[in-house]
Amino acid sequence: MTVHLVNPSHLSFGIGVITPRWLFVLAAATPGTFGCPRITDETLEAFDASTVEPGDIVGVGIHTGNALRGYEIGTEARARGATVIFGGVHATLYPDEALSLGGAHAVVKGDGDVAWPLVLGDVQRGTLQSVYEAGRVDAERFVSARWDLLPQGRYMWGSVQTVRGCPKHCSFCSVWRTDGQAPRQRHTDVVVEEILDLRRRGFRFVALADDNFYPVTLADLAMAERQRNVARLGQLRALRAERFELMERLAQLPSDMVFFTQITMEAAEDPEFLIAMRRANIKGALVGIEAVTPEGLKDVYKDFNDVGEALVERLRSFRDHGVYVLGSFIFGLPSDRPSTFAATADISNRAGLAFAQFVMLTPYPGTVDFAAWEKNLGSDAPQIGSIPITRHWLIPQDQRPKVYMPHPVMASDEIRERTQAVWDQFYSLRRIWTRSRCAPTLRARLAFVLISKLYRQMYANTGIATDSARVSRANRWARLIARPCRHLFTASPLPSLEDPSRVLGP
Ligand code: B12
Ligand code: SF4
Repeated sequence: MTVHLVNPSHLSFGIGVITPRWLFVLAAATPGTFGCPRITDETLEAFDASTVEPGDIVGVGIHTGNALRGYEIGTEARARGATVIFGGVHATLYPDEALSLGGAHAVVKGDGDVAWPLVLGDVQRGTLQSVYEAGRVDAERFVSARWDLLPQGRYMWGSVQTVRGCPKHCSFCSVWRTDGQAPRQRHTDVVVEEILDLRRRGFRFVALADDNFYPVTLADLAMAERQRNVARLGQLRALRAERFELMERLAQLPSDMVFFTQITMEAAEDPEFLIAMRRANIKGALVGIEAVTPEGLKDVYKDFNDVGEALVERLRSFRDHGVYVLGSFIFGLPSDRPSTFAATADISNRAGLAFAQFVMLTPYPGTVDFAAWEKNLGSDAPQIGSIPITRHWLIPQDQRPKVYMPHPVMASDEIRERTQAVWDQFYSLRRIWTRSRCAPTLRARLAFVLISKLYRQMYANTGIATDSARVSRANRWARLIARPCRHLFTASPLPSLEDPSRVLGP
């Protein structure tokens, strides 16, 4: 009997940018008595269903975008006699769908770290339930990934999670609803051990797969103080102290290591934090800027962000401290007008961003926006085939419309064209080359140009274009660029690397 773990994807590039962490976490959570799990990441190559034997167990992890492919895999595996288990954010939100359309025998809702071995045990005992409420496990019970199972030479970046959950409540995001608003922060030792493991294997770039690397703001601390809430204040201070402890440990790792994370722009209020990030080699951060107008921020419940010149200053502050920002903007907010595109392009060029993404407001399940959109359409939702667009992920890939939120004054096509134009100007070769000045050497500048182009091909053209010729051209390009990019990101393995804090220890 073999345990298979499959990360579904309709597109395979041969090379992956970031390791899909869940595969290696669930592999680690698989008890040794079940043997070594067979891992397939379809962003590298398609799943070979002929490897599934009757009696095998197939675990499929899905988010909304790859749910349909996941259902194809589950159905095929079940037909071959396997027991099929689904998990991941989409299965957590729609367990019945995986059971009825994905061939699932069971669905795990929430974190798999603790539930997975129990489910496997239930399969063996013949006591499998159809739905497991696994919930949110405490940070101490997060399982470290089994990086020994990584296929050789296929990924550019490793991924290690340091904190899960986010205290904010943005309208377009499901994280605070599925992963909760209480930050669950992993202990420094286990995070560092995983990073060391990756560096020993030749990974020097690591994505900190966090929802929000700055979970405690100065305003949170001030509020707890004002309320004289001693317990909360103590909790917040401890979380904050642990962040600094982690960054201090990262600073001691080999100096060729580079980290990237996701963070709110509030961190720019705190130079001490930014200095610690820089020392820790956290050189890049995705910052959710979303909108450049106060009305836009109100639309997405993100009024803790700045606008105008204060925004430019905040973002520049990251760069001034050596943290390069991937700014994330959303177009299609109810308050957006044609002039918003130019205003956004202007800010994106002046704020010292290294990269930017311009996404169109999309109703993702589990978000406030999705609930309002679904309710608004009611039973009148337009259909493709017999599928309402409120279940757009079930529409076959080649007929699937790009689903965006309806806008009060602009048509989706207009928003799409204007969005594409902002991508085009931001990623013109001239602008990329100018931005690449942030890289210290010619090799690094070249890497910057390549990754800019790769990013643009992977996200802009495939994400927004509806024109299939443009999408397949983008895919071909992405494949071509991916290979040389990988070489730029990896280093010689350091198999005997030890934890510097232990070597230097007291
Ligand atoms: C890091 C990250 C990325 C990275 C890396 C992705 C990668 N290769 O791993 C990047 C930046 C590339 C990325 C891109 C995108 N992402 Co993202 N990402 C994340 C983030 C922050 C962490 C994911 C992670 O590694 N978690 C750690 C692992 C261990 O947790 P996990 O995957 O949830 O798995 C656990 C459980 O879900 C469960 N589980 C998972 N699978 C299975 C399977 C079985 C059988 C079982 C039993 C259990 C189980 O057990 C695991 C261990 O507890 C999540 C937010 C989050 N909190 O999950 C968003 C998130 C997954 N991303 C999201 C989105 C929307 C995207 C993009 C579409 C964004 C965009 N506009 O381009 C793209 C899509 C890329 C793609 N095609 O896959 C959404 C998905 C929403 C949805 N309903 O699908 C999330 C939830 C964030 C959000 N804002 O809501 N992402
Ligand atoms: S700050 Fe980021 S992770 Fe947190 S709720 Fe908003 S979008 Fe989601």
